[in-house]
Amino acid sequence: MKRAFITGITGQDGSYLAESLLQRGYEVHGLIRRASVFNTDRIDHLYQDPHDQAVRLHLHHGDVTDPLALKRVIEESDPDEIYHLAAQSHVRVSFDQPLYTGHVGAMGTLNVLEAAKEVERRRDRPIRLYNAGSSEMFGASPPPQSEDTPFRPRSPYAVSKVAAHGYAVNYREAYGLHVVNGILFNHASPRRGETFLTRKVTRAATRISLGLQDHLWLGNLDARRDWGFAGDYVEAMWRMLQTDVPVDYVVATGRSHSVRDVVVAVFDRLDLDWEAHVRIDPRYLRPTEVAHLEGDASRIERDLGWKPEVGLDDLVDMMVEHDLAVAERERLLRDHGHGDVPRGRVTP
Ligand code: NAP
Ligand code: F7E
Repeated sequence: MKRAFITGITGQDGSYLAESLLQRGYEVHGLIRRASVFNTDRIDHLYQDPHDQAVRLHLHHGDVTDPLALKRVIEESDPDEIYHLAAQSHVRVSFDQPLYTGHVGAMGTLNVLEAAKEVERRRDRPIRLYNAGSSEMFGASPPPQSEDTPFRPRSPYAVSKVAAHGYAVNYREAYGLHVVNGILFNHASPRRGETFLTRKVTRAATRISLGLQDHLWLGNLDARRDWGFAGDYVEAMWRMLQTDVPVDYVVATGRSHSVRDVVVAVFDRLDLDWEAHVRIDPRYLRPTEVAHLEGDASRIERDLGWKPEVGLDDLVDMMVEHDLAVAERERLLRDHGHGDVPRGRVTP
């Protein structure tokens, strides 16, 4: 039985990846952060009682900024494959917390690489490591962006990912560690964090359609992104680690849409006039924006036969359907005197 270790298992991608590795028969180990409330919503359906003999999902407390604990849990998990997905992944927030974002994204990745190198040295089996890179690294480079496009990062988040990418390449060249960098373009799902654009829109529009809120505050409507489905993208991560020679790949749909296109698509599905509900709040603008990301994923299609199955239309359908059900539950609770769901959170 193969063993995998996932940092960021409680995140969107980590949850889909854990699900798919368990389905493939892996034993899965995940790093989770201690929190004062449970932070395992996305993987609760996968949870197994640790007292059960046949348990194949193991969760370990730790943090990628804590190298000692990290190395210990990787050593104990004894993985064949490491999927390093942990990051402060919000671009707008990275302008508010640049040091923290860099600490987790860049130094955290270095900690994971160093731990993998040391653990590999002490045993007789190699480790394969996937590093979660991002299309944000291309930043100001014009589309279409491929593996040969220069990195021109435009945010502290993107800079931290460029550093992480550089560290990963260096560990591959210097120590022969089997590391691959996936350069993934935007991908979403019903499990997407609620402050990212697609989910923010599907949550708000479905609530508006049920009379639970009136307005949606957004920033730049003109930016263009290449949006795919997270379920397809974790399949690409796994395929990248199954080849004997480590190669870096762009993962994208090859089609881009503007933020406005997404808003129109979501509101249209709910028979709502988006212009009556969407307002602009400059706090959601970024000091330096990335205008247009559209990936050229021909290398991964040619080498590994990977192609996205879900396009933006199907993704929007999936997310609207899911969030309509969430909003219906909220309305039911409100109608039975349980009050409104708090919406006072900071929503970048
Ligand atoms: P996400 O939903 O924000 O999940 C991030 C995960 O990292 C969460 O499990 C989070 O834990 C964990 N984490 C954050 N800081 C940590 C730390 N210091 N130590 C340990 N764990 C930590 O992100 P995602 O969308 O799944 O993305 C996965 C990875 O791919 C990230 O590296 C992201 O930057 C990158 N990426 C994402 C996209 C995309 O469109 N989704 C595209 C390209 C690249 P908590 O649950 O405790 O917060
Ligand atoms: O923004 C614009 C915003 O925050 C998409 C992360 O997973 O993908 C993600 O980063 C676009 C941007 O994602 C709002 O300015 C307008 O142009 O959903 P987002 P992102 O910044 O592209 C990359 C590939 C990653 O690696 C990251 O980890 O939408 N936008 N108005 C808005 N965005 C947000 N969040 N909120 C708004 O109100």
